[in-house]
Amino acid sequence: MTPFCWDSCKLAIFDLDGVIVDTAKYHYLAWKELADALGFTFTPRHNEGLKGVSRQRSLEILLEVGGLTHAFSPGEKEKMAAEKNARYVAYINNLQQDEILPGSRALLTGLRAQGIKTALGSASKNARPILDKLDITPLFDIIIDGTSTQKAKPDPEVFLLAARALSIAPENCVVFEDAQVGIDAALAAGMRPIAVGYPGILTGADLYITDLAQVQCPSRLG
Ligand code: B16
Ligand code: MG
Repeated sequence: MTPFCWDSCKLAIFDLDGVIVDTAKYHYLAWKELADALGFTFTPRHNEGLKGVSRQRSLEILLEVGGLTHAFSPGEKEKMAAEKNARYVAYINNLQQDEILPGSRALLTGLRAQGIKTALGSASKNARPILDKLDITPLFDIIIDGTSTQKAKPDPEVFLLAARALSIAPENCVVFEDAQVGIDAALAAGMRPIAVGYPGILTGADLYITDLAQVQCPSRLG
């Protein structure tokens, strides 16, 4: 268990894909199927650059990998992004409750029991059905996702909207993130980023953990 200082924390904001639930693998499979159809190889290493990135920007990165940056019209790209999403949604429809990542449910429950608010701060437009499938929607005081934001991470909008909705100052917020763009967004918001991942791959975080089960819940508030 990693010692964790909850002093001054009033709001814990959680990224979804890769922090709360293991859906990053389905994003990868759906993008890979699109790359296969376009005739190039898309590896898990390439996929690292898509984590936390919006759907449209992810497509641009994928096409760069395939050397197809200028090959398609905006309308064709929109269709490709929609196809990828349909593949992803098909995977999500089969999501099992045990695909929630270790420690997620216990930490959310424990924080709320101690009076610390919880928020979702995700780029995904599929966040709500995923939370519903996992039966954890009521564990969040506020949900900010890709349907409620204009600007993608690393812009701080997603996290600032969550803090503002609950009238909590950014310096009283911690953000759990598995993507570099998310850590950068937390820093830009003036919040404390905790990386779910390894230093060397991710930089700029206050603390590095492998999953939320490593986070010690506050036992009492001073
Ligand atoms: P969607 P997060 C992000 O979610 C994913 O990490 C990223 O891979 C995905 O492209 C993005 O959501 C948009 O997702 O296509 O479902 O709208 O990590 O910010 O929770
Ligand atoms: Mg993520």
